[in-house]
Amino acid sequence: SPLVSRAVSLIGAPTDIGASVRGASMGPEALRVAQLKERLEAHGLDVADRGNLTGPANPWQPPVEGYRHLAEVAAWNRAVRDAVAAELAAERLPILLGGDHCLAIGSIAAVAQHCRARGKRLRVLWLDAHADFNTSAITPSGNLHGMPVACLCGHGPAELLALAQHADGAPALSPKQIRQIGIRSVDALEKRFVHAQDLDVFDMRYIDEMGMRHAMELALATLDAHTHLHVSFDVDFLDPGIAPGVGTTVPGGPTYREAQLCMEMIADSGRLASLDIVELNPALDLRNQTADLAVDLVESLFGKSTLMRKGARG
Ligand code: B3U
Ligand code: MN
Ligand code: MN
Repeated sequence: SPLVSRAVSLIGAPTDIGASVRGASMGPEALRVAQLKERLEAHGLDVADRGNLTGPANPWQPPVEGYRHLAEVAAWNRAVRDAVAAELAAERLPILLGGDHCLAIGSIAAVAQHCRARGKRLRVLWLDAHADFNTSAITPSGNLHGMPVACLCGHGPAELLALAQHADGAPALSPKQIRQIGIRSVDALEKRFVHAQDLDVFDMRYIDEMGMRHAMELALATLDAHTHLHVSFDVDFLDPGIAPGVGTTVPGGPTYREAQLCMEMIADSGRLASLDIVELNPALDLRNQTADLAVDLVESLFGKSTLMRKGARG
């Protein structure tokens, strides 16, 4: 039987503390306006909206020693980690409504700790235009939403490593557990670090040449009945032509059809157990179309399909 819990919990984290463009703080409300809860309920899910977490305001300061707003980012991530951990402990599937992508540090830290305690394997699918693998030494911006994957793999400031790592000090994640999909903007030094750490990246060139189907078959390969699948969905993964409501658009992303197939293949795996929806920026959106699209895709992620599925994969 699939791991997919039919009980899900929405956790809002209204902050743009890790970003350079303001407005991702309005993401949770835009997803509610787009009827995320109601649309998931229509598919038979038990959906609890836990409301919004609170945390420090955005002080809008320049970076200090390579990090912007480090103390505030840590505070938000501690709140996210604890809220996600509580839902996992209650056997519910947490959906983090960001907020910018720095919040995935807390979300995935909770997931990694949960998996270790339960003896589950963890696979993280990182859907994004960006690799989010910067460190203070190589970041062009100091923005922590460009660093969550590095932090989760043990490369980051002590404040964030302390909240993300396991009790024995091991990093929350090994690069081997991560598959990145849709990548098309990686900074010059970040590129070398991605290579050195051997991150598994299905970039847009790979998707152009091999197709989304093949990329997802490989990204979802070797899952087993004990695998917890976490999806970290940065909405800037999508082509800006269909998803303008994000802070850092990068041309040449997945089309509507490619994105749907990506979500449907994840649904077919039957292993989805936690989700982040991040970087939605209603200040840059057009009539909430990007939020509507994100909700549409999340419905597919939870098994909405055009027809009854015969012999689903897996
Ligand atoms: N890689 C750049 C830009 C960036 C990363 N993530 C987003 N933008 N959303 C940086 O600032 O680290
Ligand atoms: Mn991101
Ligand atoms: Mn991104």
